[in-house]
Amino acid sequence: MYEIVYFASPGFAEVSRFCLEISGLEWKNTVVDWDQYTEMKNQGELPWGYLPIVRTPHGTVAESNALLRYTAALAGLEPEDLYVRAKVDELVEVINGWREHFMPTFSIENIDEKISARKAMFVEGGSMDTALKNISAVFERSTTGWLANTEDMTIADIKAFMDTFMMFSGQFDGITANMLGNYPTLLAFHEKMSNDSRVKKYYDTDDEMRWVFRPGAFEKFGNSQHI
Ligand SMILES: N[C@@H](CCC(=O)N[C@@H](CS)C(=O)NCC(=O)O)C(=O)O
Repeated sequence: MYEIVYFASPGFAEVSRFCLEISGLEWKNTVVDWDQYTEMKNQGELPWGYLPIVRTPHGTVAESNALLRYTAALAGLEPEDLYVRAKVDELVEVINGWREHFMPTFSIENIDEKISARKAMFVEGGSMDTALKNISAVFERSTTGWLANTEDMTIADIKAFMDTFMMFSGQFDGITANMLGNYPTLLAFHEKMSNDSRVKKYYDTDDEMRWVFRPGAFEKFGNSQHI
């Protein structure tokens, strides 16, 4: 039995929740609130003081990217070829690096300043605009439509899908879904990924927090070309 413990939002746990789901193994999704998190931390249940964690038959693992690789291996998603696996990991790390652009904006208390700082990241040449265009270029070079040019989905695709579209859910002041109109390749990837049978099945719910992962979520914001 595997158990992921995290807050209700997709946040840093969604990629691993999805991997466990498609692994076919028995797993539990434990959602905690801030008080429960604090209690777990005070009880010394969190190796590094943060969530998410995954509880396994062998012990607890922390750090979201460690969870991602572990759960992906359980799901049989990790490429056997070590070079391909390294390229997949490279892409995962690049996408993880987007957090560095965002983090400083969380501590801006004035809401107008926070919104301006976030919008500035998405204007032409801004840090996130550049990041999204760079990742778009990798998709455009792929002959299979998957980020690492693999035959099937890898954790690079899962991470790209979830980290990209979660940004546009409306939960981050200043970042709006219409901004995606500037990234047609990413909209095409959304169409491919959200219609993948494994993804579609997982999000076939009425969970309002996860509308961004469903087919057609961003249809009105641009013309995606099939990839
Ligand atoms: N490097 C860690 C960071 C985890 C992290 O920052 N978790 C946040 C939730 S998204 C947390 O536990 N926050 C509680 C706190 O800041 O006290 C990872 O990737 O898992």
